[in-house]
Amino acid sequence: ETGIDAWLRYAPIPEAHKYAGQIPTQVVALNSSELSPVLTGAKELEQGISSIFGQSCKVNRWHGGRRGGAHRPASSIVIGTVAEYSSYAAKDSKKSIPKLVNDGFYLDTTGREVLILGSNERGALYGAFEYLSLLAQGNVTKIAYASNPEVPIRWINQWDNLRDGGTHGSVERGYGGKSLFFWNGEVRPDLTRAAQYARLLASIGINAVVVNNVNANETILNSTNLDGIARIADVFRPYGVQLGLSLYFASPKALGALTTFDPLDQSVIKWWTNITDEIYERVPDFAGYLVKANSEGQPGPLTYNRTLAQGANLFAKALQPHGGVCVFRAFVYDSTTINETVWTDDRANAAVDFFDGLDDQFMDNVVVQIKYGPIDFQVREPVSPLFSHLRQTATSVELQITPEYLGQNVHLVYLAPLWKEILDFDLRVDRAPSTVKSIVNGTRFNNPLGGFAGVAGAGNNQTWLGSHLAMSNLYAYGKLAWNADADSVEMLQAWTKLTFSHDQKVIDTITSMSMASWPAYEGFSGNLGIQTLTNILNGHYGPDPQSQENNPYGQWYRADATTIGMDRTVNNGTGNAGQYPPEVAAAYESVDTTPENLLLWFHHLPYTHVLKSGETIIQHFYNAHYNGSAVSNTFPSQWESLKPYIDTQRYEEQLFRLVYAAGHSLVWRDSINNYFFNVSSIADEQHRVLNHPYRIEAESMELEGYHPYLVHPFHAASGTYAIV
Ligand code: BDP
Repeated sequence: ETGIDAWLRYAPIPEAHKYAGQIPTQVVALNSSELSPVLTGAKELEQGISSIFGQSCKVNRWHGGRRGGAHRPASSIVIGTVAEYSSYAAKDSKKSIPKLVNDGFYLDTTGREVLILGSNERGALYGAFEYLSLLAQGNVTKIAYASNPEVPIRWINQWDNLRDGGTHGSVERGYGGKSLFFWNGEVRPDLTRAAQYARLLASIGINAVVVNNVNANETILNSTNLDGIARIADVFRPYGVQLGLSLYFASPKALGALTTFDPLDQSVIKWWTNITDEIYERVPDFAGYLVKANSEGQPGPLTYNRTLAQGANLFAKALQPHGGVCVFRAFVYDSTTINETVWTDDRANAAVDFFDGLDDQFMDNVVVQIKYGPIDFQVREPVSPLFSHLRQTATSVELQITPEYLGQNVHLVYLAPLWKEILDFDLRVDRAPSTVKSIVNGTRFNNPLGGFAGVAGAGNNQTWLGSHLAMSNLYAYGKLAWNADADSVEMLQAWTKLTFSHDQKVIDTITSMSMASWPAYEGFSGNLGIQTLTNILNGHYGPDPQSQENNPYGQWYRADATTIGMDRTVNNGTGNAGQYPPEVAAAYESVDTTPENLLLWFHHLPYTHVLKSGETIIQHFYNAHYNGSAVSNTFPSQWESLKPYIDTQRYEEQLFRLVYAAGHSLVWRDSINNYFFNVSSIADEQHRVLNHPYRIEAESMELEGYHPYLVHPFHAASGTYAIV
C-alpha cells in the first residue's frame, strides 16, 4: 500500500462474514443532483460497504413520489437532508430529528432503515463518512445521535506556490512533494489528486481549503488563474469543500496597474470589488480570502498609515454581498525595526501591540486568525495573549499540521496533545473561565464566526504528508476542529485501526510511540520554554542554537556564561507577561508560579537555579536531551515489532524514517549539550557530554577516501569534527 487511501482504505474487517444480514443492501439518496455531496456520500457508502464487507450496496436515487413499496429491500440506508427526509418519510414512520446546526448530521441505525440526515447536503456527506468509519472499525452496535460541529470555520491552509524554481508548484513548509493544485504558474490540468484531497478532508469535517501560499503574489488573480481556480472549486464541490484564496495586498498596483494600493483609495476599493465579483461569477460558493499583511515582507495597510482593521475591512466589504469571509492573520510583526534594539524588544508582544485598539473596528465577516502561541509554532509556547484581547471580533486558532519546527515529518511527533493543551488553556478573562476553545467557538464572547485553521502542507507524494505516521495529525486536526473535546488517544486509536490494523498489538504500539513523541522531541530540541533550538534563518530543521544568538527577531533564549532565558516579566523584562489577563499574568510574573515547561520563556535565570525535580537548569538540559533521544531510539524497534501486521511498503518506508530520526535525535542531543557545556562550562553530573554514548564518531573509523573536517558551528558535530 502506498498510503494514498490514508484512513479511507475500507479494509475488510476481521470476520466480516459474521455481520452478513446486519448490513444494509441499498442506499437511497434523497433528491440529490449529480454533483451533490449527498450523492457523493451515497457512492462512498456503496464503495465502502462493498469493500469492508464484500457485499453489494447499490445506490438508488429518490426524486419524490412513491417510496418503492414492494421493491424496498430488507434494509436500506437513507441519506439526504432533514428537509428532504420530511417529504420522503411517511407521516407515521417519521422520526423526530434532534436539532442540527449548519453542517451537522443525525445518524440512526436503530430502525429498519439506517438514517443519515444532514442539516444540509454537506452534513449528510459527513454522516456517511461517520457511519463508514464506525463500520470500518467493526462497530455495528445500534446507535442514534446527532453530531454538530462546534465552529463554522474548519479550514485548511495550503501554502502552495504557483511555481518553484522549475515548473512545479512547490509547497512552502510542505514535506510531501509538490503542489496538488499548481504547475508552471497555473492551475494543474489534471486535478485528480485535488479531488482526492477534498475527499480526505471532507471525511474529517473540513469545509474549506485556501489553496495558495499566504506569501501570495498577484498572479493568482490573473484571468487564466481565476479560470483555473474555478476548476479547483468544481472538483472540491461534490465533497462540500469550499475554496478560498490568499491575497497579495498590493495586487491593485502589481496586477491592476493602479498607482496605489491604499485601502481607503476609491480606485483600490473598486478594484477589489470587481475582482471579488469576478471570482463569485466563477465560483458562486467561494469561501473567502486569507490575508497576510505587513508581515515578513508582505505589504499591507500600514504602508499607507492605515490600520489593520481598515485593511481587513477592504476585503470584508467586497465579500459581504456574496456571504464570503475575510480571514485576517494576526501574524504581524516587523523584524527589521526590532534589529536595532534586540535586547529590549520582544516579538512575542507584537500581535497584541499591533491589534491594540482595533477590537471594535472589524466588520462582522472578518475573522482574525491567531497562531497558537505568540511566536511561531515552537515546540512549547504559551497561548497567544491576543485571544484574550479580541472580544468583539471573531477569532480562529492557527495550528501547524505540517511540523515545520518539529521534525518536518522525518521525526514522529503526534501533535494532538500539544493542540489540546492550547485549546484547553484557561485565560481567565475577567476572572471567568475562558478557554481558548470557548473563545474560538464563539461561546465565550458570543462571536459565532470563529474556528480553526490548519496549515497542512500536503503534496503530491502518495503519502500526502511525506510520512505515514504523520497522517494522524491531519486526522486529529479535523476531529478537533469538529469537537475540541475529542480525546488524543481515542482519535489516534481510531485512526490507527482505519489506517493500519485492528490488531491490539498495532494499536498499543502506535499509541505508545505517538504519545511519547512530542515530549521526546521537546526533550532533545529545546526545553523549559526556550523554544526549538533549530536553525532560525534557514530550514528550521536541525539543531543550531548558535544561529539564534543575536538574531534579528529578538525572541530567543538569551544565554550567556551564567544565565539563560528571556525575561518577559512586567517588573524587569519585556512586559509580555502583562499582556495576559491578571490571574494568568500574575502566575507568569513569578518564577515560583510559572509552569516549569515555560520557565525560560518568561524568566532569565542562572544555570544553577534548582527546579522542582531537584535538578539544576543545566543538568535538566543534559538529562532531557539524553532522555528524549533515548525515547526516539526506541521507536525503530517498536515499529519493527509490527512487521507481521503491516504491509511491506508502508512498513519499510516508515522504518526508514524512524531509523534516520533516531540517529538525528542523537545529533540534536549532542549538539545542544555540547553547546551549553561550551557556553556554561558546567559539566554533566553523569559525565556523558563529550562522551556521547551509543555514538560512533565517523572520524574515529578507518577512512577510505574520506577526511576529517573541522565543522562550523562547532556544536553541529560531536568533537567538532565530521568527515568529507
Ligand atoms: C513561518 C514560516 C514561513 C511562513 C510564516 C507565516 O517559516 O514560511 O511564511 O511562518 O506563517 O513559520 O506567514
